[in-house]
Amino acid sequence: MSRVLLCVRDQSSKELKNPPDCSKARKLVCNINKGCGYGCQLHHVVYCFMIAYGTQRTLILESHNWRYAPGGWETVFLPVSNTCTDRSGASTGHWSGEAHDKDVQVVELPIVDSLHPRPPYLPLAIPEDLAPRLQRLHGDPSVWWVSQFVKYLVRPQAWLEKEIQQTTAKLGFKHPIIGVHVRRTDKVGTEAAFHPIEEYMKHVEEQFQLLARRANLDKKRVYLATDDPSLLQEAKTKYPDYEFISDNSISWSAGLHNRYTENSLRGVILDIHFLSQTDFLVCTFSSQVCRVAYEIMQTLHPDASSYFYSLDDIYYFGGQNAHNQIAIYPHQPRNSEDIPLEPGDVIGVAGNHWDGYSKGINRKLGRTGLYPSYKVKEKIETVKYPLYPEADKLLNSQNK
Ligand SMILES: Nc1nc2c(ncn2[C@@H]2O[C@H](COP(=O)(O)OP(=O)(O)OP(=O)(O)O)[C@@H](O)[C@H]2O)c(=O)[nH]1
Ligand SMILES: [Mg+2]
Repeated sequence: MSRVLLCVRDQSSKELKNPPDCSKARKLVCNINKGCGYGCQLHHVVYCFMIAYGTQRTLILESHNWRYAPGGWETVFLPVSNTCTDRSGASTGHWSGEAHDKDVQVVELPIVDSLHPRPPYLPLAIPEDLAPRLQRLHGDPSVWWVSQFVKYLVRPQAWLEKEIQQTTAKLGFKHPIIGVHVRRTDKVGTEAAFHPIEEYMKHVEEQFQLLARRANLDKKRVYLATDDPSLLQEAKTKYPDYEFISDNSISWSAGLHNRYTENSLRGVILDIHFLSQTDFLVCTFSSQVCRVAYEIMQTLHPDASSYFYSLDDIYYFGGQNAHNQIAIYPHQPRNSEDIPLEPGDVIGVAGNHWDGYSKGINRKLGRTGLYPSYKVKEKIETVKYPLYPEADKLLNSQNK
C-alpha cells in the first residue's frame, strides 16, 4: 500500500513537472534572485516548489542573471522540468491565493516574506497521507518532507557530478567523518554570535568518543567548511590529533568580496555536499548553509534527524508557519523565568537552550518563558495535498 501511494505521488509530480503541452500548463513562476546567499536562495526555490506542488502547477524557475551565475540555474543543476521552462501563457497574475488564482494560467509567486494569503503547503506541515508512517519512521518528519524537494532540485549537471567525485578523491574524504560548519564574516555580530572553534570541537570530540565504542577508529577526521579562511590553520594547530579535510581556497572564495561568483558557487555547493555526507554535523542552525546540509543528509539515511549538534537555533525553515509543541507533563515554575505547563497545552517554541530547557510561549496563558524540553512533544501539522485525478482514482481503489 505505501509503495503504491509513493508511486502515485511520484507519478503525479512527474506529470506536473513535465506537462505534455507547456503552452497550456498551469504555471507558478519563481525568480531565484532573492537578495541573499545561496542557502537562502535555494530555500526560496524549495518554498516555490512546495507551493507549485500543492497548487498543482508546473514550477517555472527564472534564474537568468542569477547573482552567483549569470547563465542561471542550469549551469550547475539539471533543469526543474524537461519539457516546460517557458513562462508564457494566456493570462498572468500575481499570487492572490489558490482559490482566487483558479482561472489564471501563470501565477507569479513573491518571496515568502511577503506572501499573502499564505497557502497551507508551507513548512513545517507534512502531507496528511504520509503522516502516520513518517511519524513512525522519522524523528523529524517536517525536515524529511523539505528534504525531498531539496534532493530533486540539486541534481547536479554532469560536470558538477564529475567535480564532486574528483574532489572526494583529492581531499581524501572518508568515513567515519564529522562535519563542522563555521559561519563567520558578515553573519557574526549581525545575525549570529561568534563561536570559537573550541565550542564546536567539544561536540566533535564527544561524537568521536561515542563512535569509538562502536567501531575501530583509524583517525579522527573532520570535514571543515567555513567562510573564514584563517580557521583551517588555527584548527590544525590547536587540534594536532585530528585530520582536518578542507579546501582552503573554497573558504577564500566564500568571503564577501568574492562571494557572488561562479567559483564561489561551486565552492558552497561542494561544501554543502560534503557536510551532508558526513556522519554527524556540528554547526549553527542559524545558517542556511548548515540547514541545507542537514536536509540533504536526511535523503541519505532512513532517519538522520539526530545526527547534528547546533550551537544556536533549532531547525527551522525561513517563513515557516508557527512551530508548536504540546505539553505531555505538567510543569510548576521553579523561578520567575519558568512558565507553567498542563498536559495538552500548546507551546510555540522559540528555541532550545541546550541545557535541558527550551524557551517558548504557552499559548493558553500567553506567557513566555522557560520549560523543561522533555515535558513537551512536537505538534506535527498535516496538510491534504491534492493528487492528480488518476492518482486519486488509483488510491481510492487501493483503499477499498
Ligand atoms: N563555500 C562556503 N561558502 C560559505 C560558507 N558559509 C557561508 N558561505 C557563503 O555565504 C553565503 C551565506 O548566505 P546564506 O546561504 O543565505 O546563509 P546564511 O547567511 O548563513 O544564513 P541567512 O543569513 O539566514 O540567510 C553562502 O550561500 C555562501 O555563499 C561555507 O562554509 N563554505
Ligand atoms: Mg545571510
